[in-house]
Formats: sequence, C-alpha cells, structure tokens
Amino acid sequence: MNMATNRNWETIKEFEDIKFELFEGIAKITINRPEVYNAFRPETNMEILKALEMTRERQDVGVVVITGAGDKAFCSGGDQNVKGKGGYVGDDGVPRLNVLDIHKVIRSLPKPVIAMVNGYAIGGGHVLHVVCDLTIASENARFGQTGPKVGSFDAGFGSSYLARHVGQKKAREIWFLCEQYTAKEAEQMGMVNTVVPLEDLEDTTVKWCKTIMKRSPLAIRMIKRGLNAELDGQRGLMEFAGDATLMYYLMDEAQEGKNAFLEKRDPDFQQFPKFP
Ligand code: S0N
Repeated sequence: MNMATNRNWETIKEFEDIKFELFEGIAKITINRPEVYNAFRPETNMEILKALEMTRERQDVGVVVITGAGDKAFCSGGDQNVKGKGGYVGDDGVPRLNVLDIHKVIRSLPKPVIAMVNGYAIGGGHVLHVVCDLTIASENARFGQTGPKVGSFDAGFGSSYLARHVGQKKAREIWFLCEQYTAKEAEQMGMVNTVVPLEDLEDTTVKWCKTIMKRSPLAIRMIKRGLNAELDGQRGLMEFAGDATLMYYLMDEAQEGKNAFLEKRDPDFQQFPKFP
C-alpha cells in the first residue's frame, strides 16, 4: 500500500539524497534513499540542513514536513556502510556527526516541523522524529532506538527530549532494551500525535498543516519557543528573547528610540503606556 501522493508537489531545489518540494505553503523534505531504508550519510544531512535553511527564509513556507521515500521506512538513522572510526565519513573523508546540527535547526526553526512517519523510525531516524514538533505516523510505522546494540548513542535531545515525551522510565527502557514499538504503542506512550492508515498519511498531514497555517504564525512561533526554552536552558531563553526583541522592534516605542537618534533629539518614551 502506498501513501497517496496525488498532490502537485513543486520541486523547490534538486538534491541528490533528498527531495525538497512545496505544496500550498507546506515544504516537504523526503529522505530519498529507500535502498538503505532512508539511512542518512553526511551528505544527506548537509542537504537537509540546506533545505531547512531555505524554509526559514521563504515567506511562502508555513510548515515543514519531514518524511522518507517509499512505504518501508521513515529513516533508519546513520548509514552503517559509511560508519568509520570517528563517526560517519562522507565523500570528503571527514568524519562528522552533522546530524546534531539538524536537531538544533529543527528546534530553532520559527515554523512547525512535522515528522510524517511512513515506516521504520529507528536509531537516528527515531531521534529525528523525536526532535520534530509533531509526529503523524502510519499504522505500519515502527519505532525504536538501536544505539547500544550497534555501537552508538544519542545522549542529547534523543534522550532528554524523548524523556519529556514518554517519561524517564520509558525513555530508559527504549534505550536500554533497544526493542521496537508499534505506532499505536508509540502513540500511547505520548511520542506520536496520531496514527492513521498509510494511504491516509499524507492527506492527514496536509490537513494538520493547513489547520496550523490558519493560526497566527507569531503565536505559534512563541509557543514553540516557550516549550523549547523549558528544556534548552540559556540557548532556549536566548531564542525566546530574540523573538521578544523582534516584536519590540515592531512597536512604536522602539521606533521612537531609533527616530530620536537619527533626528538628534531626546527620545520621548513617556508617550507610551506603562502596562500593569
Ligand atoms: C530498520 C530495520 C529494523 C529494518 O529491518 P528489516 O525490515 O529486517 O530490513 P533490513 O533487511 O534490515 O534492511 C533493508 C535494507 O536496508 C538496509 N539498511 C537498513 N538500515 C540501514 C542503515 N542504518 N544503514 C545502512 N543500511 C541500512 C539493510 O542493510 C538492507 O539492505 P540490503 O537489502 O541491501 O541488505 C533494520 O534495517 C535496522 O535495524 N537497521 C539499522 C538501524 C540502525 O541501527 N541504525 C543506526 C543507529 N545509529 C544511528 O542512527 C546513530 C546516528 C545518530 O543519529 C547519532 C545521533 C546523535 C549522536 C550520535 C549519533 C551517532 O552517530 O552515533
């Protein structure tokens, strides 16, 4: 059974390992390596990073969806074929773990990011859905970590943020046992928002995106920042504060400071209300 893909997705930019498409305000990043169950190599992650950066800048993007090609896997994590000493090694011979940059960018992106999980979300692929803002899964999806079984681990968001979803005991079980969980089990644990038949996965995701895009983008942005700040410490507060500054700059009170400077006069801040 395939996902319904009857929409006219327009290619934003051609890449080698990913598809990057747009449909009515929804940017879709599809990891396109089905022969390795959409495992990522350093080049894949560099492409995802470039695509995410473009979604940040583009005014015609309201929501970002991340998924995998085919009906077997969302993402099976790091490509074991290119794992060498020191990490995953790209064509340039440099070992790097640039997947953590993706986690940071997804959390920083001032737009919602939805994981559309169409099959296995395993290892680094599981972490990828965990760091997204929402997860919509098909009934055939399977979730799990493999790190302690295959010689890796993610003690960053892949552990701490996971524990915020499922609780400390379950997070430890997921990592210590390295078992797989059905989509329904993942939903019951609180790490998946909804589960639908595979043929309805894209329709449901597009419907959720369209509902989100009817809401105030600035309000959504501030909610994401606030929820992140709770876990992200000083960095989270910095991003929350950055958006507060953005809003302040939009106010007449901030404009008055700048205008007074340019007009070489004292600013008149007393004209502005002092809210209780
Ligand atoms: C997904 C699984 C469970 C599917 O099992 P199934 O149905 O039995 O299919 P297979 O025959 O196993 O797989 C089908 C084909 O796909 C290839 N393949 C699958 N996964 C990978 C992969 N990760 N790399 C390369 N190839 C893969 C199979 O080889 C097979 O190909 P053919 O048909 O040609 O034989 C099952 O496949 C599975 O368990 N896969 C491995 C999952 C895994 O262990 N992934 C790596 C986990 N580690 C990471 O992801 C770490 C990376 C990371 O994100 C990270 C993050 C933060 C900090 C550190 C790290 C870090 O790098 O350590």
